[in-house]
Amino acid sequence: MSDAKTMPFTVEPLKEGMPYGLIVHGLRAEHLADDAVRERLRRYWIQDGVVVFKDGDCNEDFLVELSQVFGPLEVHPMKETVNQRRPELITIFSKPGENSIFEVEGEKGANWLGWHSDLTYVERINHGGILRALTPSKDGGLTGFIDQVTAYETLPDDLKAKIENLSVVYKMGGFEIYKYGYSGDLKIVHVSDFYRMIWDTADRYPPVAHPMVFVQPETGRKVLHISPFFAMHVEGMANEEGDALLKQLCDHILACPIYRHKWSTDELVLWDNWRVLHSVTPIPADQERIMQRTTIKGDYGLGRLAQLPKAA
Ligand SMILES: O=C(O)CCC(=O)C(=O)O
Ligand SMILES: [Fe+2]
Repeated sequence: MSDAKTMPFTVEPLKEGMPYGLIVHGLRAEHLADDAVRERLRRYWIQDGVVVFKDGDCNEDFLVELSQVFGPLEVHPMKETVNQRRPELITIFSKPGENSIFEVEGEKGANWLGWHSDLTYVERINHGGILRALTPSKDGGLTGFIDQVTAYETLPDDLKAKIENLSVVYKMGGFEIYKYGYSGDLKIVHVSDFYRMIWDTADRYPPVAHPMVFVQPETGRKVLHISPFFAMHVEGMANEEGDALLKQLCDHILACPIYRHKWSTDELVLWDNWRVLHSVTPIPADQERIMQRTTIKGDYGLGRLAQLPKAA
């Protein structure tokens, strides 16, 4: 990439043929003192959606300092996951014997997560995050990403027109309430005490609505802004027609190009949570996996409280 020549790192596309994403090689803490570097990294984040950092610094301090390039950090509202020593970090654990077990898309394993954007179940969705693997699992536990700018661009025109002013209602809850964000059936084989405790906090989070289409302010590009996981129904269409529409849109999203990141301990992955979905493949139940993540604050300003339909 020609404009990377003046930078103290090198850049390459995330993957051959991927319409989004970059790999930055060799970024180190001292580089962050340069405003031009910070500006360039922010541009990649917005333009490219996912940025993998390799062959550079990779430790807890750097995770926090790099995250702060993109905005102030926030303490995750799900306080059960917050690191007590450093509240700007959350830790995501898979530990043999303490996991939830799922069977989905032909695989069985621990702590799978369907396609989602973080915090869609509250009004103010964080703008992004950076993940790091403290202990990658030997198998499984790949973090997947799907670009929702591509998802919007590849929608048929009649569908684009249909959804222009529609919103989706989201709700935090146990995974048994989620119908979208995976293909086929989801079997919940075992719910761990930790998941049960988290799912039992669902009442803390009233239902919210977010528009299906969001315009990225810096670029004017439209984003198919749907988080299949956490989605309940199309606002004002909690009926068969609305459910069929939401399924059609989620199927379209899941058919878009997927990048799946296989973790090692010396890499960081940044994403724009307002335009990229993520997911986690099942982890073999006998393998440990420990991840650390920051939450980059922001408010796109379009989330609001909503209603669930009254039970019949
Ligand atoms: O464990 C992962 O790879 C990602 C988990 C996740 O969804 C998140 O950190 O927001
Ligand atoms: Fe997430």
